[in-house]
Amino acid sequence: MSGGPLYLGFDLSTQQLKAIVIASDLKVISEAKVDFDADYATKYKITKGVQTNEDEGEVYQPVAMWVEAVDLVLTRLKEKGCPVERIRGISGSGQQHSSVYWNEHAESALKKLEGGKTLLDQLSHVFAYDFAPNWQDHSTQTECDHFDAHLGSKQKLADATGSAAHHRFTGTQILRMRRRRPEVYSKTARISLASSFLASLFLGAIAPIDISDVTGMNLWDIAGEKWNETLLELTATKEGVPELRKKLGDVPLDGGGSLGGISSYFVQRYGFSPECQVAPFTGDNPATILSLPLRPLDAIVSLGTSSTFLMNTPSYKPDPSYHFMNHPTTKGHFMFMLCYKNGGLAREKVRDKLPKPSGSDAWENFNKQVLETPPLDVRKEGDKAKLGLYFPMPEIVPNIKAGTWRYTCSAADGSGLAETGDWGPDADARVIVESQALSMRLRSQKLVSSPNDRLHLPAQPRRIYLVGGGSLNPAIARVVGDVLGGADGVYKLDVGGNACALGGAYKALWALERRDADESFDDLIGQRWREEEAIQKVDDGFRDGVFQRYGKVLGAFEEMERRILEVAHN
Ligand code: XUL
Repeated sequence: MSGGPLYLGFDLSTQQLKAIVIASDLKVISEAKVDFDADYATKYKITKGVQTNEDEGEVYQPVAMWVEAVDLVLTRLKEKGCPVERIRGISGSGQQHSSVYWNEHAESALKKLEGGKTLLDQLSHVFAYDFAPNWQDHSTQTECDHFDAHLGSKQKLADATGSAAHHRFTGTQILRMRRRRPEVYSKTARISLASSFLASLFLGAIAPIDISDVTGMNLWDIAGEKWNETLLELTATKEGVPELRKKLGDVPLDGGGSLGGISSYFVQRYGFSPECQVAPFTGDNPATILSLPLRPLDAIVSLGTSSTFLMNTPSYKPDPSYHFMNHPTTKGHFMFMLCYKNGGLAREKVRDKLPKPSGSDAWENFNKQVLETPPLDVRKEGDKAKLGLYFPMPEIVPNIKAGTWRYTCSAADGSGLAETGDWGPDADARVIVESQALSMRLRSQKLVSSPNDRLHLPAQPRRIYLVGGGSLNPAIARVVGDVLGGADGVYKLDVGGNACALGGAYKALWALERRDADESFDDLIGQRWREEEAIQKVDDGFRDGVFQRYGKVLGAFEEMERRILEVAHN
């Protein structure tokens, strides 16, 4: 055998199963994917990866499809010539919150998998339920109401578990499963998340739930580092708690190390080394923050159809409108996450009200307006600052109905906030981008501080990394820098659309190569990361004077949201 050790990362998302193989120096060696619609649309009757039952708001995926996809993605990896025998460690990610219900046959079937048959041939009888509820499921409003009330308030639930109740969070899904399909619940021997489900196949045993992904369930007591007894009682009834504890299993507090060696199935069928270890798999958002050495105070802003703001932080300041999750590798740190529904689509709607550009760049006029409009559209002394909310879809951060609102206030101190009429699409272009960034600044302001080496600067993120479609747009990068700052600048992070799988592969490397439990992910990966290959500086970030102007209206922005919430609560 020649060459050094390799590490394999997976990502089991809604639409694909991706695999990526890296070397110890982080170089990508091989990649493969299964696209659920392209490969299985007819067989599993799915569209965009899922089946739906609109009457009940259910969105779910056939577990058999996931099982089958594992064999297919490995076959493709082999076909591409990947030297799988050199793989020393496997980890990966799964869409957060999704759950798999195993029956009593699962553990023994996983243990005796034989390389001569497919996984599906040997595992089709091990599920108590043929489907995994998807993160887009919204069938659990009643259960959410019960979760939000159970500890006294949404805030108390967020304090305990990192988040208020959300339809997709697994605790509410399990409670609904027990009420709506009691026969499934009672046949269930173990419950996995998508991440621990995938790890289980490789381990040949049910893998424990991961320490970061467990915080997407509304069931884990973050401070106490244990299951929340009161919420287990809500989910299972008081008498049912011991049984539910068995179904959920124990959660190791360390996101690193090995869960055990790879199942002999993969050794026999694909030629993996029996030495290959399986490290804990995590959620896709936690894996995204592992696709680079994201330092404390660094933020990732994902600008897709929706927007996500992720930050690595040692502070824990939960609130019902956002999420704190355990950091996947660093004990005592958290992943702070804002998940907006409105993002790229909302910006497109404003763009389409502007005259159509003559050239091929659909964003030409929009960007021109954004760059030519001064911050808050304050052109001269005494002009009012413009603020707006643009939600073509009902928003969750904050919980506001669909609609558009425009306000003005004093640019000097935010006073005199008042609703106003339409000021036209020219101003909207800058105001919508500012509004999206102001919302992120408002909610992350208590988590940031001045950079250690520049204590004279105002509190702000260190670096801001942009990902997703909107990251290609220089005008958006400029406004993100103006509003959010970024003491070390704004960067475009390009890891080839595979951030979660890559984060999984980096996690496997760290989990197995770390010197001891104290060698942090950032340090180990940071030493090997060739940042010039992955990132590009797209904006200076912090601009003295400009950043402070947004600070003066942040209170008014919050007040505007509060007033709109009063009349347009979802
Ligand atoms: C996060 C969430 C989604 C899924 C996507 O809370 O539900 O981002 O993780 O796969």
